[in-house]
Amino acid sequence: MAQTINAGATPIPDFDAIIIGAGMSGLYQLYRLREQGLRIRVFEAGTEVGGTWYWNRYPGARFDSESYSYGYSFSQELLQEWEWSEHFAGQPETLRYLNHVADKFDLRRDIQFRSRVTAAVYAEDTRSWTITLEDGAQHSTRFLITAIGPLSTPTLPRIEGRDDFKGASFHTARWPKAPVDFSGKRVAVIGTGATGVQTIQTIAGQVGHLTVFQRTPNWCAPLHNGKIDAETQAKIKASYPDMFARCKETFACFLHTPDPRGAFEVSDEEREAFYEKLYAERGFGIWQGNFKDILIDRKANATISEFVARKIRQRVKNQAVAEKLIPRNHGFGTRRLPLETFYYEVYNQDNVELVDINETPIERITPDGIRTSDREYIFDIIIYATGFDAITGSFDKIDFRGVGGARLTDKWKRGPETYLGIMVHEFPNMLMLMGPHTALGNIPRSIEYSVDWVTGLILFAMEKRLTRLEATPEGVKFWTDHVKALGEGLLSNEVNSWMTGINSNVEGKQTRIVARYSGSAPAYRARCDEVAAKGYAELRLG
Ligand code: NA7
Repeated sequence: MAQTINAGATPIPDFDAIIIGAGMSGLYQLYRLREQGLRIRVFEAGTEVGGTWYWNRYPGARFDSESYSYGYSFSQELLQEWEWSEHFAGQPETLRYLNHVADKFDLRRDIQFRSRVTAAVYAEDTRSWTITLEDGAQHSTRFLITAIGPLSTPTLPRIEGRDDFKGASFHTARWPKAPVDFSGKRVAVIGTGATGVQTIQTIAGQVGHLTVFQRTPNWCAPLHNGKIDAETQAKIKASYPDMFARCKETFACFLHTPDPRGAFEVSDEEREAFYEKLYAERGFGIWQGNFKDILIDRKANATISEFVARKIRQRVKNQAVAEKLIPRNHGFGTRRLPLETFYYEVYNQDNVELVDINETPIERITPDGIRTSDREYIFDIIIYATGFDAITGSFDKIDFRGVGGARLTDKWKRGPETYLGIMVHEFPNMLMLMGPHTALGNIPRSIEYSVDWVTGLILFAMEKRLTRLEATPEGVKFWTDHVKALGEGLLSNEVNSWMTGINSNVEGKQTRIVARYSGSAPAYRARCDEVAAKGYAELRLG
């Protein structure tokens, strides 16, 4: 069915839809819209497909979701032919997988690589968007779909002297393609989030000496990764329908479901035994499959925090170091839980040192290393595992202009305002995948839902010969208030993290905002389904 979305509005834009980004969202969106015969172009800054899995090549980068719950579910053939080698696949395997998807569905022919979008401007007279690339090239489109990722704009610390360092330095999300040789090297890692933890535990055995600069310790739990044998592989393939049905029912689309009991509805012994069981199990069970109240009730949360603190003390020999690794300013699971493989044991190695930069702050980067208030450390390599300008950061990088030149950055000055996390008032025909205020969780599951919803909306527009779709101010207010209300009472919203929009390295990102939808994924989908079932009547359609 080749047709074009143009109900009399002229001139006809170059494309029916432009998608920014060829990561997991962009690839699937391209597949779905091209299936309908639309003229689509994807613009991607990288040289290949993969998004997050293209950029984050740092040592030890891997899933914390079970591999088989993370892959796309839309193609039975793909599910049956692809074999994940481990329960939690490493980045090279995931990148191979996404390249396989691009090959299998012949996606590359509609993707323009090395093409960073710098601006996107809406024109009312043509009801179309014009995007500008870094090299000045421009392309117009009826629909603009952002698939730019919630964690894709890396941020470096604002430490004086960063450019003076004579050795090699890398941000984990801009890791070089060629392998980095750590043998005999003196290496620094700044940052101990999920990325820092994976990096540290992977390179500790390869470096000459490793110094970890920690500002805030995070609660971590064992990943318990393992190879998938042939028998398990067959079982996984046979159980895909059940598995995806389960992911559809759980709070955040993971395989793990919260225990229906509260932490104090069981005896102390039972609670301890339950925590031991969760600590010994694979993946996010200890976070997503724990007692139902640990993320909302301070006392319930304290029980699991104390349990994990005990584990840290048992695993780290030097008790002064163990105490530094135990978080004090937030409870277990109230930030994104890093999963680890012998992370704590790294600190028992003679060649590893932990520097608490609250005690001895970093004063500057020097040509030879890092100077704290205490001394200068000499390094060959500095690794910045300092995270991202999350959720809205990638939107801030593109000059989005809506009706009458309205700037998205102005509109979102006090935090994002969206309709279903997908649309913005005064930004007609712009549709966001995994933007602010959407359910994230086990992200490919959320991606598939959102892409299908956006596809449904575009098909509706085609069928009704509509060329202008816009969220109303009332719709945006309702959704934004709803998302804020959902965040109330959650311990995670009282903590500084990327999930609450905090980034100490970005001007103006020191105040907590509600950037994520924190209700259940089933509730999110129910709301979006209802909007579609009612013919998108809540939108301004033209
Ligand atoms: P995170 O989770 O934001 O972690 C960044 C880490 O870097 C964290 O420990 C920060 O300490 C630290 N950091 C940031 N800036 C500085 C400065 N200026 N000085 C010292 N330390 C600093 O990012 P990740 O990449 O680990 O993970 C992001 C998500 O990607 C993760 O949740 C997964 O979903 C995938 P802080 O805690 O701010 O004190």
